[in-house]
Amino acid sequence: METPYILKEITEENILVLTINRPKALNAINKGVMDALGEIFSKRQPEHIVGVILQGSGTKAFAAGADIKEFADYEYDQAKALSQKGQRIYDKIEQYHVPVIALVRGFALGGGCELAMACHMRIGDETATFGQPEVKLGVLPGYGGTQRLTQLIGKAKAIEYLLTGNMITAADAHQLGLLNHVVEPEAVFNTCVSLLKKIGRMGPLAVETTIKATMLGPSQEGYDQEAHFFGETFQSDESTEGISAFLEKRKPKFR
Ligand code: DAK
Repeated sequence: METPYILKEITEENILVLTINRPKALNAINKGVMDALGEIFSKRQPEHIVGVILQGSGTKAFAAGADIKEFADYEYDQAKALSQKGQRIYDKIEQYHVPVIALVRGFALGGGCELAMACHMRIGDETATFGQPEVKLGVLPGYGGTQRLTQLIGKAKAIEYLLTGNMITAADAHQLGLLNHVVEPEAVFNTCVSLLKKIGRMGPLAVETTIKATMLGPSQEGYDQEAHFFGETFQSDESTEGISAFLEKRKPKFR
């Protein structure tokens, strides 16, 4: 049987754990990994799944970039198509209906950094190292990196990192808001699980619509979607249960 590009496992807390499975290539994102991501994030998870943890295999890298060996001889049309495909798939992750946390150990570079940034949160240990070194290869980030790095850390710092290709240490990433938390290596997984378990106790529709509106970023569409989703949640049994539970001084039961 062919080795899968992404390993899947479901924990007892109903969390889907996805592991990019190319340890010898530092989990570089080749066509197989990208297609597997596309397939997974095109489908909704069953209702009992509360969230997703996305990680790299081993401890050396989350993902050390797009697979450089695959696109060495690309020309304009192929390169543009590859970039658009990657952008579409990463957008699906960003707009996914349940929270997706990137668990970052080691390198998250280039397309790997862009993948981590497409996730809703990032948790790592002190080995987590981010960077967009594309400029050193004579290209620029093609999977949304110029946009998401700017949204996450601000234009001034983003342009510095994008133009120098400098690595971002875990401490700096935390300070810049790129990493939500930096914890001890043995606590990284459980920190992700605790966050997802907590979110899993909230109303699924409220969680989904909060992700969708927030991830649109500050824009008129973001405001419009927020108002639309706000209306939708008031039509749902979920808000009836949440508000009744508050008034009756009990815990809501959403799932
Ligand atoms: N692609 C392919 N293989 C990679 C890789 C990558 N991005 N990164 C590492 N590997 C492979 C290495 O080639 C090596 O394989 P073997 O030689 O053993 O077969 C293996 O992983 C272990 O790597 P090292 O021996 O280099 O390990 P070190 O600990 O010494 O160094 C490192 C770790 C992360 C500092 C180093 O591997 C490194 O600098 N890697 C490359 C980082 C990088 O530049 N990533 C790519 C960023 S650019 C597009 C055009 C461009 C892009 C996207 C789209 N279109 C055409 C639309 C660019 C995207 C990027 O991600």
